[in-house]
Amino acid sequence: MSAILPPASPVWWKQPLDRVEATWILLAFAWCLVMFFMMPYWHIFGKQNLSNEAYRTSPEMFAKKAQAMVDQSTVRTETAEKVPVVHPPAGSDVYLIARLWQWWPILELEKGKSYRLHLTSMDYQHGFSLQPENINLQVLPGYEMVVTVTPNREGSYAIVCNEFCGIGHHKMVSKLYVK
Ligand SMILES: [Cu+2]
Repeated sequence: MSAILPPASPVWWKQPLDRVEATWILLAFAWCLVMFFMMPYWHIFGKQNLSNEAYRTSPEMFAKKAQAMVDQSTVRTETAEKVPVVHPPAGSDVYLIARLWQWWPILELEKGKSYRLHLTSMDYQHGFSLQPENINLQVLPGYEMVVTVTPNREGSYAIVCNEFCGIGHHKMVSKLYVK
């Protein structure tokens, strides 16, 4: 049998398996297993696959907590949309909302302090990608993702959405400050 010509016998799946084909299937399967076990390996020994927690929530419940933080800790606003920049107390719970097509608010964290970062989406699936650190988290509506973060380098980081979420996806960028 060849990949170019139609199969000689219509019942092609009953033909004996060619040695070359079996070898390739075996190689591909072995590689799948390698990649599968790399996931827990990198979680334990790598630096990118974070331990996160997930809880059920609703957009209203989450928005209330995010709004309370914004009311208490806003230090200024940025961009044409006047997105609040929030400097929450060190060690506190911080909230970040993903929605079409914006991250809200902008967080300003302190170096060497730990925070509980809560993430949710108000509408569809988004992806939290922190650059240049290359930290990636799924952001899903109805779920609250929580990670404990301790920024170890000062500066301005970029947050980009890395799940295609519609016509304004490419504009869904924001910042995270570490002081
Ligand atoms: Cu998005």
